[in-house]
Amino acid sequence: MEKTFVMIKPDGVRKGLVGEVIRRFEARGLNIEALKLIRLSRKEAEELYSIHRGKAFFGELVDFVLSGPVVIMVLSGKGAVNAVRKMMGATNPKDAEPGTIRGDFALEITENIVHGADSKESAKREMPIFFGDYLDT
Ligand code: 3AN
Repeated sequence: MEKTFVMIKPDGVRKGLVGEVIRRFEARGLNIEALKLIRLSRKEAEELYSIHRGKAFFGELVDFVLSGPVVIMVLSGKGAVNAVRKMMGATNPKDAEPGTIRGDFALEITENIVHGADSKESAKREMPIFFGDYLDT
């Protein structure tokens, strides 16, 4: 079964959307393999977003994900990576279709509620940052 890494960002937690976001994933048939509410360390945040290091928005993005608790999870299911990406909607919520998480709950690119690994390779890199050897990725 394919696994993917998902994080409900601080804005999602602040807006009380943890249950709603998880409900959508469960209703779709994805399985929750691991789940935690945590505050990221700066090191974890920088590692998660390492592909964006050097970009203009990197500092703002890292500061934002450190601004409050987040919910991190590993979801599994057939085609889980792609299923989650489609359910999240476009990176910039102003382009996200209604019915997607960002299309229904966000308007700002930084504050876009949810992160999901963008490929199987990204999922394999991101899961161990937070769940260590707990999962045999
Ligand atoms: P996604 O979250 O859809 O995988 P990425 O990985 O390209 O998108 O970007 C990671 C995060 O960085 C986004 N969720 C968004 O919060 C932020 N981001 C991406 N592009 C920009 C941008 N041009 N300006 C500000 N923030 C951005």
